[in-house]
Amino acid sequence: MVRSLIATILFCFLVPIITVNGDFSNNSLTTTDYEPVIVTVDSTNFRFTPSEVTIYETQELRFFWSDEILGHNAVEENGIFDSGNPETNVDYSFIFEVGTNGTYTYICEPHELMGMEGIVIVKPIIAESPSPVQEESDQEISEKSLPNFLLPSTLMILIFASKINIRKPL
Ligand SMILES: [Cu+2]
Repeated sequence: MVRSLIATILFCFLVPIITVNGDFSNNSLTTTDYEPVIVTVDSTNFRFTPSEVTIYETQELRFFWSDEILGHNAVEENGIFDSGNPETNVDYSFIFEVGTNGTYTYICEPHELMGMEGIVIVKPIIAESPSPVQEESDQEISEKSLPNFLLPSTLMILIFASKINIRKPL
């Protein structure tokens, strides 16, 4: 009787511990925040600002300016991206796919000789879910981790139940 009481107490302590471990594995998932990086034209009208940006693959690079005195564009030297004709209002976005990490130089075509150019440093990422699908993957993981603590608990219940059954005839 004392033994089964101790076993029951142990059981009550162990189940929450295993459950907490299950939850902890969910929290260890790391995420990267992918805010768009915006490049615009500075007050001199002949420079991009910032003139050098560092972004990650799959992160949005956005060229944005409005009501400029002169028309500008952003053209990568190898044609990787191209905002089109020079305009006083531009809102153009480009995303570097996974595997395209590297350093890219771009110019403003009408003001190339004035030194209107910029650099984009693209860093590689380890393939992981970007933030928009994060909620889905969290759900999947919590579903998958359920058996992690349910299985040991079920086994323990079965073991205790069988012990009680053996003792009863004595
Ligand atoms: Cu320009």
